[in-house]
Amino acid sequence: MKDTQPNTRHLDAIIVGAGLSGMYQLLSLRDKLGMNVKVFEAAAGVGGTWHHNRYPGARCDSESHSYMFYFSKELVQSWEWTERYPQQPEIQRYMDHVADFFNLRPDMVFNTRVNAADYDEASKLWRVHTSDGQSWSATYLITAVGCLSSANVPAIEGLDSFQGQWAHTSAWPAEGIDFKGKRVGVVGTGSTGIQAIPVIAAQAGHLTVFQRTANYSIPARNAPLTEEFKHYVKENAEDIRQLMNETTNAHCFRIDPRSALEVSEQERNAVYEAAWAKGGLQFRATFGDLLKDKTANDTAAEFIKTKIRQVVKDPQTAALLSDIDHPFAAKRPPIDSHYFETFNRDNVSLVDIRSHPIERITAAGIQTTQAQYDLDVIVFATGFDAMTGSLLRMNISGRQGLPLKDAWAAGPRTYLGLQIPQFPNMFTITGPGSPSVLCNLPPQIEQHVNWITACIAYMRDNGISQIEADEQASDDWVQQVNEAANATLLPQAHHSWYLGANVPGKPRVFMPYAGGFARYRGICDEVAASQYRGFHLHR
Ligand code: N01
Repeated sequence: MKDTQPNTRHLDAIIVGAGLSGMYQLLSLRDKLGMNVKVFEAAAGVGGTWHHNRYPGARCDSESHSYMFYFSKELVQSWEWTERYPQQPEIQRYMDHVADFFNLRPDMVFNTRVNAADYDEASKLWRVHTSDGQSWSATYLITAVGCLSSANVPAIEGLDSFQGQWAHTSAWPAEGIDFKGKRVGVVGTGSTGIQAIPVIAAQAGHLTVFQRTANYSIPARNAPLTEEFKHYVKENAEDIRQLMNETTNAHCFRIDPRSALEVSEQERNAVYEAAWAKGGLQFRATFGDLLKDKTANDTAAEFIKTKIRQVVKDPQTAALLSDIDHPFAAKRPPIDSHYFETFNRDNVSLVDIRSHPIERITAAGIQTTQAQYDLDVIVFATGFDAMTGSLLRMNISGRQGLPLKDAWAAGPRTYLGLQIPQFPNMFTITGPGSPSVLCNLPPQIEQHVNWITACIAYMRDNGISQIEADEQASDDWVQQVNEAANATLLPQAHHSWYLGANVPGKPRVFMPYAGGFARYRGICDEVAASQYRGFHLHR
């Protein structure tokens, strides 16, 4: 239906976000379906989370040949990564390359935030208001806002009074931060802190790491890619793509189906040693039951804790770093370049803020319940209001003005992580309830965008003007998401952002679908093949 409101420009679809998902969704709707589409992006360029996460040491922990699109043979042939794990500047170059390769920028509006989006039931249109004062209407609203894009800056008393410089890793100043000779504090030891700490330590006068929860980490063993490997990727693109689609986590490796408990201790340790030497997330694929059986998991956990104690020379520091309170991989397991070794440097110290929490930030630094630490720079590597934060901040309202924050007061409720009941014709790429963050994201993004595009094509071909997730189907899906999580050890990490536990007041709901990417793909395909079972389709 065309819009008749004055001063409102009509589009077939509005996409929010110009990361990998927004770019591929634009390409699909514009070039495959011939639709009139715009992407709104708050940042000055493409890249999504990678545009902002420019902190020192920022690097992908998916292997580079899995962290790319495979939907276009020509695109695959046009690109070569240089390292096993690309750094942020190289990933940003890839994003720019994708945008240029498909000439996407003319349909993108940068430096423009979506301030509100309301569904108008009479016209069956989304009304979208952007930060440049414009109003738009669109048949479809597609959120491509990423899962990890709303910074979680802890509300610590006194931050405003700090006389030094502070930054959150996901909103890193464009001009960078000069750490040379300075007293630096890093708060947070998740994937981000673990990447940043060795790099900051090499520059700082003194680095104090404030650790609330000790974490596992596996050496990345990053290295330049050989010409032979680059050639292999180009020659075997279809096999690589197929492998990722068949696996649980959409990576380029399969999980060994054996139990960690069915082999001898000697064999198990040899497997772990080999995986430790090889490096990377494959460590969690060494045995099939690491995320299902606590006793099996304990064997991997103990192996890593022993490694930490071997690497870190100071026994007290080693004890703090290896005193880990959750099963291995129940939180997203970081991979690192010399993280534990960094604590052997003379200019690095570790502060345990689990026993002695941060009390306040003062003009001079950080004060815990035990001591005052004078600092010139504070880096918050404190993560994200993950999966729901960016969606909730957009002021989206569905039928009868229902705000998304009310619809999700008890936690996110979606059907397949793709749609929300009461929010017709709105799709959420890698939304809560999809495997998303439990997977390597590019294959998951391809799958979601292909599904949404096929759905919209089906609607167009069959004269359907509206699609909306059914209430009961969504409740059933939430139940399946819970069951899938409860069949694993994942909920045993009580502080995890998978559960929303890192943001005060956020409902504790396990958000991603833990049943595996391959199984999830099958469910989505079957729903589409059954003329969209669980959705209401209206002409
Ligand atoms: O965030 P996190 P992250 N006071 O939430 C601590 C992806 N990623 O940015 O565990 C003190 O994991 C918090 O402590 P605790 C990846 O998916 C990808 O590191 O809550 N400390 C924890 O130590 C990853 O999982 C790449 O007790 C506070 C840390 O801050 C996800 O991003 C690279 C605190 C936060 O860890 C998030 O990782 C980097 C407070 N008030 C990241 N609040 C790739 O390579 C929080 N903490 C693709």
